[in-house]
Amino acid sequence: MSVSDLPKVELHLHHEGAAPPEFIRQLAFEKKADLSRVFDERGGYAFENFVHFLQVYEAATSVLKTPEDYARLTRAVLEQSAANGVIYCETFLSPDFCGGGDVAAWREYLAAIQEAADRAEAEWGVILRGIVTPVRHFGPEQAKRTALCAAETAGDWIVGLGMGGDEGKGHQGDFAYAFDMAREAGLRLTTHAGEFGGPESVWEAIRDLNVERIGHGVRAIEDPKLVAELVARQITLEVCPGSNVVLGLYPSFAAHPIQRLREAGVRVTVSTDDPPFFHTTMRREYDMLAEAFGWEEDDFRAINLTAAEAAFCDEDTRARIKKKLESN
Ligand code: MCF
Ligand code: ZN
Repeated sequence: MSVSDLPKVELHLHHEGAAPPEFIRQLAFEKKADLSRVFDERGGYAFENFVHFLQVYEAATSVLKTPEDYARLTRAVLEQSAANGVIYCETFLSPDFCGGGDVAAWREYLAAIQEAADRAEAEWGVILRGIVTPVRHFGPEQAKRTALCAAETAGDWIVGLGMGGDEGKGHQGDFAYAFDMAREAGLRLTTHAGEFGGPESVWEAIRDLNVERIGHGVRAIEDPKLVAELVARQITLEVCPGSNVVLGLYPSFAAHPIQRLREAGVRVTVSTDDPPFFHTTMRREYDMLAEAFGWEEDDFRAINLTAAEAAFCDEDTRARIKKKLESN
């Protein structure tokens, strides 16, 4: 068996960021939108750096207008997940893109997404759960509206709050009100940190938002005290090596700190982030990690178990995931 055939748990995927380019092109065609600046000459997503990536992401997302569009997107995304052996996935969804932060509108988008996810689970066996996502560069006031949408729809399906976006804007602590609101509603917490923000943003995420997982977090490796803190607090990192390489944090998989973090005792997991943007898939991430670090089946099984333990789902769902991991 090749390691890429193993069943997988993916904790860090952005819903629109997982849209195949041909899906976005089809919607642009139907809606007569000009997205020529989103794509390169070979038809892939085109961007030059991190901030440009965020802009292209939002431009591509602009053709996703209705709940029905999101239902179609969900099906396209989960078809890819299933083809990659993913059995459980947590996806970042933003009410900012789904109804502009209005709770009633957000409920309609969510209903359409959940219905599509239920069908995909019945057909392909892949389980999806949602993490509501304030977009950091939209600011703390918008984040409060987003967190209210999260709190109002918290439950078995919306399981967490997790901020993404431009780490260069403000501080994690500026968003404490939104995170407190989500925590009080019973949601589990994660935030993007330690990507472009460096170790200090990871300290802020722990200290000011009290999150239990961190999106990326890999630049913690630059601060041994922080690595020790992550180990002591048993914080799980949602590591996306291919994303970090394409966005220029590291020159190659071999230079990526995931191996050193793991050896230090940090709980690491593997995800794709925005797979078509970064020309990757879960299968490819596994193959590249096996090649770079000599990881074998047992290493990936251990990583998937860590991911199952850190998943924000209810205990029945966690038991189902573990059973699938063990029996395949
Ligand atoms: O993880 C990558 C890079 N780092 C930070 N943010 C994002 C990444 N992919 C998407 N995002 C953000 C982006 O601002 O998440 C939002 C996008 O608008 C979508 S969440 C449904
Ligand atoms: Zn991300």
